[in-house]
Amino acid sequence: LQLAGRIHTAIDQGEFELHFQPIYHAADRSPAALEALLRWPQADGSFIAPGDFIRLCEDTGLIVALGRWVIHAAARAQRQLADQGWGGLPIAVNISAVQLFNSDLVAEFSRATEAWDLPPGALQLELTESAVMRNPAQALQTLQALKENGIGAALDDFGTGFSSMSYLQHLPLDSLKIDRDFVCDVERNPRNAAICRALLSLGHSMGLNVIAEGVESEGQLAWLAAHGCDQVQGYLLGRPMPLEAVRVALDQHR
Ligand code: G
Ligand code: G
Ligand code: MN
Ligand code: NA
Repeated sequence: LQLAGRIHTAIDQGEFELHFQPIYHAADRSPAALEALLRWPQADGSFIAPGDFIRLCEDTGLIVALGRWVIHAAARAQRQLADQGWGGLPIAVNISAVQLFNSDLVAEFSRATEAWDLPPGALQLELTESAVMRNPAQALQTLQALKENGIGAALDDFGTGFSSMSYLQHLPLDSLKIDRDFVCDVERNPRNAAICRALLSLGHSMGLNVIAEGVESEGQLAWLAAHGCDQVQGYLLGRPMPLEAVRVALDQHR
């Protein structure tokens, strides 16, 4: 409860920050998109990671206000990138189940892109498989409304949940993100390789863009590129970083 109070104050006082991790095309390592990741800087210079407060925000409902801040901060960052010549890369925002089912996401995203004079596709969302499966019918409805408004969606942590294929097939998604548990050691571990092959095949058979997360080595990247993975993200190519550092990293790809 004490922490919840601090989070409430932190939202009001604008203490949160967004960091951005680049996502690259696997084939040529050109920039494809960015994922926005929440950070809470502390007075001593450290950061509290979202893993340590998102759950509490979901349980208390604070996630709706915090999520709104994230969506607007991502749009503001996108405006700055566009003004610096990097406007073509969608920024993906993580959305928790509570936001998916308790806020008007179409309105939130539209308000943010309109406020910063951006096309609707400038922002995308990432939903976990488990969030979607909490209420597949409502998730479907929301995803359809988002799509009609030009807002793309990725299914995050793919492979760790229990999506029924019959539901997946009907969800209007743009991308699947293979969870980093399966990407780890993929070039050496036959079990992970089998899972990645299956997820790539499943994603491509549904016409989706497949993104591998947690790519930490050249060996993993080579395996993924050779097996037709579309996009990659991970410490090998770039950690989550402040916007100014992202711009410097992107400029190296011109
Ligand atoms: O950045 P890091 O690896 O610490 O993120 C840990 C978890 O927190 C990830 O699962 C990520 O999806 C989640 N997360 C990061 N930023 C946000 C956010 O803005 N909203 C929500 N709901 N989850 C986030
Ligand atoms: O659940 P989600 O996929 O949103 O989580 C993203 C989290 O994964 C971010 O917090 C980010 O810090 C972390 N991450 C990104 N790249 C790597 C990586 O190469 N290795 C590991 N271990 N974590 C990563
Ligand atoms: Mn994510
Ligand atoms: Na993920």
